[in-house]
Amino acid sequence: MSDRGVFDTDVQTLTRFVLEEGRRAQGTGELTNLLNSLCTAVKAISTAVRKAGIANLYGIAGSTNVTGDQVKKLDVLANHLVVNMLTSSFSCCVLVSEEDEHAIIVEPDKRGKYIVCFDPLDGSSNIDCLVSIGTIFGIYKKTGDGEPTEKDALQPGRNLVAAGYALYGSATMMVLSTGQGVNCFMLDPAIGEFILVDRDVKIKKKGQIYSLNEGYAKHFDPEVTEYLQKKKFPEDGSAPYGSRYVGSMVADVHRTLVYGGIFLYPANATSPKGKLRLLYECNPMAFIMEQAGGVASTGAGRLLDIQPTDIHQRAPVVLGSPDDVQEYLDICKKHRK
Ligand code: AMP
Ligand code: P6P
Repeated sequence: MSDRGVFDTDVQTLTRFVLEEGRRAQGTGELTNLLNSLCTAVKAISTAVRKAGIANLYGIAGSTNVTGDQVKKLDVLANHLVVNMLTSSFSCCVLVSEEDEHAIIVEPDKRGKYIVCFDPLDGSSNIDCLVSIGTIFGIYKKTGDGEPTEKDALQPGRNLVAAGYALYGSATMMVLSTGQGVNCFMLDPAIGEFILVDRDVKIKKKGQIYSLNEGYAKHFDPEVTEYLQKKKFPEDGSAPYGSRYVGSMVADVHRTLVYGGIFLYPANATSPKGKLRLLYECNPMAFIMEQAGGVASTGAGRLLDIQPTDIHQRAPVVLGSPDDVQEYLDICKKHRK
C-alpha cells in the first residue's frame, strides 16, 4: 500500500533493497547482514563528519575536546565504527583497513565467510577545509578452508562479490553494486534511511572532463603528457576538455560516474606504482565503473585482474567513460612499442 502524499509510506530504502536482493539470491542472509551493518556504520560516520567542527572532532588522536572527552580523529572514529559494525554482523572473517597495518582476523565465535577491504574515511586530509570525503569498501568471499589469515584478502578485484562507496558531500550518498549493476541511495536525515534515487546507473560512453593532479606534470610519463595535450589542444576542432580535480578519490570518481570523462592517478617518476591503494581504493572503484559500463585499467591491463601480493600495495589507475579511457590506452600502447 502506498500513500504518495506528504509522506511516502512505501519508500524504497537501502535496507529494503538489500533484503529483496538477498531473497532473490536465495542467500543465507549473511551478505544482507553485512551490507546493512555497513550501512549503519556509514550513517554514523556521516553524522560525525557533519558535526565534526561543532563537536570538535578534528584534531589529532589523543587530544581532548572542550568537555574533556577523548577526541578521536574522524578517520580513527570512522575506522572503529566500520570494524565494530562488521565484526558484530557475524558475516566477516578478515577485515583489511587503510588504518590498520595488519589485517584484522575476526574472533572465531563472530566469524562469517566474507572479507572486507575498506578505507573508512578516504580523503581525510581534506576534512579541515570541508571538502567532500568518503568511505570505500570491497567485499570478497573467503575461498580457502582453514583458519582465516591476511592472505585470504589477497584476491584479484574480479573476485569481488560487492563493492561501493559512501560520499559525504553536499548530501550523503551510498553507491553500491553486488554484481548486478550500480544503484545510488541518498541519505534522508529526516528518517535516517538511504533512499534509492538512481537505479542501474550507466556512465556516458564519452565525457568532456579529465581529472588528475597536474601538479605532478614534471614527473608525468610521456603518455600522460601526450594525452593531456590532446585534451587541451584538440586537433580535430572539437572543444577542449574541462579539468576537475578535488583530490578526494570518492568525489572525483563519483563526478566521473555521474558526468562522464576520465579520472587518472597514474604511476610517475616519484610514485612508480601510483599512490592509490589497490585493495580498498582502486579495486572497489574499478568494480563500480565496470558495473556501470565504464573501464578501469592500470594503463597496461585490466585493474581487476591484478593479483595482489600485499594488502596495502598501490596501483596506477585510469578509469571512466570507455571511449575516453580507450583513447588514453591507445596512447600508452603506442609508447610501449
Ligand atoms: P549469503 O548466503 O548471504 O552469503 O549469499 C550468498 C551469495 O548470494 C552472495 O555471495 C551473493 O552473491 C548473493 N547474495 C546474497 N545476498 C545478497 C544481497 N543482499 N544482494 C545481492 N546479492 C546477494
Ligand atoms: P594527491 C586522498 O589523500 C587520496 O588518498 C585520494 O582520496 C585522492 O584521490 C588522492 O589521495 C589525492 O592525492 O597526490 O593528488 O594529493
